[in-house]
Amino acid sequence: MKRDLVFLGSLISLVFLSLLRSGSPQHLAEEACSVQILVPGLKGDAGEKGEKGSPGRPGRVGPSGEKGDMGDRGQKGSVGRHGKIGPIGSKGEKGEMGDVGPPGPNGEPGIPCECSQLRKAIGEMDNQVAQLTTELKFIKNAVAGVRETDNKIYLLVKEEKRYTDAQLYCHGRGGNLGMPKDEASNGLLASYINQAGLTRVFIGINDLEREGTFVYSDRSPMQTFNKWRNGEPNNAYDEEDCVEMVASGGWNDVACHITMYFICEFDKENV
Ligand code: MMA
Ligand code: CA
Repeated sequence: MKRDLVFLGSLISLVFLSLLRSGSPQHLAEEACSVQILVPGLKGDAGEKGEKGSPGRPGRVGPSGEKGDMGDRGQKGSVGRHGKIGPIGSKGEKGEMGDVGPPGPNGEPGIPCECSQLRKAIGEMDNQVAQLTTELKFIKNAVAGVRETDNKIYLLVKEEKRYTDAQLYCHGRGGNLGMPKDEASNGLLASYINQAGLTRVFIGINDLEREGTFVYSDRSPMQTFNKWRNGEPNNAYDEEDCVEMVASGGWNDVACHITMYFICEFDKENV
């Protein structure tokens, strides 16, 4: 109520002042009366449309949009840092041989040489080696029951067989019937027969293919060397196409179908 009275007082003062400025006494009287009617007036007509207001505050943040398409590929990056040191490589090839080194220091002085005594001892040892070699050869032959030359081994087979079966036996063991082709091998076979206490064995010689033409069982032809006994080969009873060696080492043609012991020979390179 007190605020309304103050408002009213202010209005009256304003009207009074504006009347003083107009300078007309008549008008002053009229206006002074209308002051009393002004107090709570009727609502006036709607005013003209005001000017456009200033823009409102920004709205709330909207929901997140859908995922867009993939962008273009970016530019190539700058060169990276230097990498770590790699693993140790494989061993290199062997280098060339170095130069010859300087000669070493002189050795300790040796024991004075009793040369004549040493030579004597070495000579004795040589003799013992030779004797042992001979004995070893004897033992080997006795145990194995063979005889040998530089390149052949001979085996006395104490099984009575016909010539062809004897040849098959030797061939089946990688050899042939014994084929003495020189004095030395003929002598060796002869001593082999004698030491065994035998009188005859088949050896690898025959004229089965062509009467009167004797060949070795490896089909090699008879050379100048032969050990035919006197009067042999005589082809007795017209049936002697195979050959035996008798204890003397001599040869005699005999029938192939008779049976006796025989000697096989083997090349050492095949044994
Ligand atoms: C005799 C002689 C040989 C023949 C045999 C056959 C004993 O020697 O004629 O030449 O081979 O007989 O048994
Ligand atoms: Ca004969």
